[in-house]
Formats: sequence, structure tokens, C-alpha cells
Amino acid sequence: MVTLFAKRALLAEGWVENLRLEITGGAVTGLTPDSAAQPGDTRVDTLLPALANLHSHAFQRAMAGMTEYRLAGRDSFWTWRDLMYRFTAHLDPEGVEAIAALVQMEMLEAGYTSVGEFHYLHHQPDGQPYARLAELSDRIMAAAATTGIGLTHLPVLYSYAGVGEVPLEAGQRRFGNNVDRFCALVDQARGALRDLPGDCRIGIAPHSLRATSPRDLNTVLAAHGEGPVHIHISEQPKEVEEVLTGLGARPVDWLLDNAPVDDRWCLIHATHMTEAETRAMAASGAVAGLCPITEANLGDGPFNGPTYLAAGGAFGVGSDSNVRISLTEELRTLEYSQRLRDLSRNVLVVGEGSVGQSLYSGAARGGARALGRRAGQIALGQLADLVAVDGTDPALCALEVDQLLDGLVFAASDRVVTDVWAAGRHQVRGGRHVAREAILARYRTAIAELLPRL
Ligand code: NGQ
Ligand code: ZN
Repeated sequence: MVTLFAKRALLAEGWVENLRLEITGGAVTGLTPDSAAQPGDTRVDTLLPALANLHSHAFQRAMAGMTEYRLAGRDSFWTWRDLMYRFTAHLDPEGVEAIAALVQMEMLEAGYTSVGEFHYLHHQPDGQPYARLAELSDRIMAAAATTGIGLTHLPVLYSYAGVGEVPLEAGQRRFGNNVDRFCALVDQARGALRDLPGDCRIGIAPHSLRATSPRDLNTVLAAHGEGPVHIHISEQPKEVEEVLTGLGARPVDWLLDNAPVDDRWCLIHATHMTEAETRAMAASGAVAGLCPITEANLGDGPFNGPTYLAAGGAFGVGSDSNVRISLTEELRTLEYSQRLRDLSRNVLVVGEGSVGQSLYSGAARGGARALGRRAGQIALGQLADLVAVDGTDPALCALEVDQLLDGLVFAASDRVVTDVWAAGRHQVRGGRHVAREAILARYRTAIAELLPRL
């Protein structure tokens, strides 16, 4: 058993002081507010439920900063995607693992304790499977074993280049599987997952309505009756047009009418929705997987937050392209996208209240649900997904306790994070990951080998 003592903590029922917390088998097994610290307790200042990072493509971390050069008249999400495809052609298994370990470490240091890895880089550059079909899933899991992050591994079904079963482009060959090979890959990955701690999970991710067909979608859903289901949806206007033309309805409308969307589901982006789609999605129980930094970086557009929250919709956040890993910035960018659109302030809260609290607690609960983790709040029986922040930091020290999350989201940087426990694994201490030097060294070596190939 591990014990912590926090000067203050945000429990499911609200803020408490002088909390002793016990962790057994990765879960919270004791909570005693108004106590005294005891010898052997790990002491922290302010303890919060840690967030899940519900959407990541780990490998894209290594191309951060390589796609911000304007080529006259032609830059868009789609030209970014071409550059990204070109980059993937040079990655080998060792590089994939080294990059994934780096980005998972950065996530932990930012205060995330789990990640939904939306994994579609499956095969060799020419499209041939590796000797072991799930080789690159193994590499993501090996990275998770190194970093201690709570992994929800989401192998991706990516079969087509567009609605109507358009054949894959050359740059997409590494992603491609038909349904049978996809199911074999998921089975292999599920086997490998047994070597990871028991909080790690597997789900499935039909990539998008562009990259799957209605029939294939049905088949994989029938074959995988439990666990998270993630899908990209309505990120770009051109995608909405393509689905409207090809399938006869807007993407969210089509999905809600043709798939059993419920609280197992996470709809990534869901940027371009009508009011009716927004309300219907909120009512479905699915989690909106919002990726505000990436959505800003790629020029996607703002989420329809006010309608969605008013309709009781669940949401969480993800770092997607991993161009930058920052939990505070992710949440702040989400709110600022709404303010800039609406020429307003304090948008993402229903009725009255703290925006920081609404964003942080909402993303904690929704993110955990999307990743199939029993987490999202500090309560008995929940996983010990915990983050400690330094309330004496200049960005926070002037604030009342009920303003702390506003300070965290709008005024602080991730440097205020001191300690992180992922299902009880104490992976960040004094703001640094416990294996930081080794992970960095391996990343630098992998990048040195990769750069001459680019
Ligand atoms: C992805 N990224 O899966 O990494 C996609 C690009 C695609 C975003 N949608 C690939 N942000 O859409 O086919
Ligand atoms: Zn994505």
C-alpha cells in the first residue's frame, strides 16, 4: 500500500483539506480528509484527478515544426496530410517506439495519466506487413511499459482513400487492412496487452467514414462487442461534403442513424455539426474527442460548444498530432476558440460557474469514459490516476481554492505539475519523469538516424 498526504484535494464531492489517500493495487482504497500526515506519506500540495489524453498519433510528435512553412496559395489540412504521409515513409519500428516513449513521457509530465493511441501505422513502408502483423502495436505497448502511462490501444481500420471504397493512395499503404486482417491484428495486439498493467485496455478505431465503408464498419462492430470505439468525424468541410454526396447525409447524422453509437464511442473532432447534429450527438452518450491545439494548428474550426454542453454532452481532450503537449494549453485553447468565435467570455460552462472547473472536471470524466478507465474523479474504488500541482506557484498562490482550476487553465503552465500517479504508478516526481534521461537519449538517437532519411 502507498499513502499520500495532500494539503488540499479535489474529491468527487468537492474540495477537502489535509487528505490522507491510500492506494492499493492501482486503485484508491482510503480517503481521510482533515487528518495529519504520517511518516512514510508522500506529501504534495494540491491533488487533482488526472486527465486522460483521449486521442494521439504518437509518431506525429517527431514532425512538430516541420509543416509550418507556407507554400504560396496551397496550404490546408490536406497539404499538411501529404507532408505527414511522406514523413511516415521513413519511420522504422525502433523509431516508432522511441518517439512514442518520448511523447508519453511528455504527456505524463504535463499531468495526463493515460492516452488513447489511435494507431494506424501498421505495416512496412511498401505496405507489406511485418513478420509479426502487430509489430508496431507491440512498439507502442513497449513504450507504455517504459513510461508507465495507462494505455488504451486503439488499432485503426483504414481501408480506403475516400467514401465509395476508393483505393488507398501510395502514401496510405502502411495503414491498410481489410476487415479480416484488421481483426487478426487486434487479436495479436490484445494478446500482447497482457504484458502491460491491468488498467491498460484495447479498443478499435474505424479511422473515419472516408477510410471505411458502411459494410466494413458493421462487420468490425459486430466482431468487437465491447471496449472503446473511436472514429474521426466531421473535421473538415471537404469531408462533410464527401460524406453528404457519397452516403447521403452529413457525417454525424449518418453515423448516429447507421451505427449503435453510445457511451462506448468517442467521436474525434466533431467540428462541423448542425445544431440538430450537435444535440443528437450529445444525447447519444458518446464522448466528443476534442483536440483544440491540433484543430487550431490544422485550421479545422471551432467546436459547437455552447449547444453541446447545454444538451448535456460529454467531452474530453486529446493532443492528436502532438505538435505540442500541454494540458493547460489544450483546455485554454478550447475555451479561447469559443471566445474568438462568439466575441464573448466564459463560454464553456452551463449556467454560472468556474470555466476552469467546468473544463477540467468535464474533461476528466469524459476522457476516462472514452478510454474505458474507471477514473476521472478521486473516489474510493477508482483508479489512482492522480496529479499533484504546486499551489504556491506564482500563477496560483493568490487564488481561493475554488479559483484554482481557473488559475491552472488560464494562468499556469504545466510546470506547476509536481507528481503524477498513473493507476498508482508514481511516474513523475519533482516535475520529471522517473526515466527521463534514458527516454530522451533513445529519442535523440532515433532522430539522428531518421533525419538523413527524410
Ligand atoms: C490522422 N489527422 O489520422 O492522423 C489524420 C490525418 C487522415 C487528423 N485528422 C489522416 N487530424 O485524415 O486520413
Ligand atoms: Zn486524429
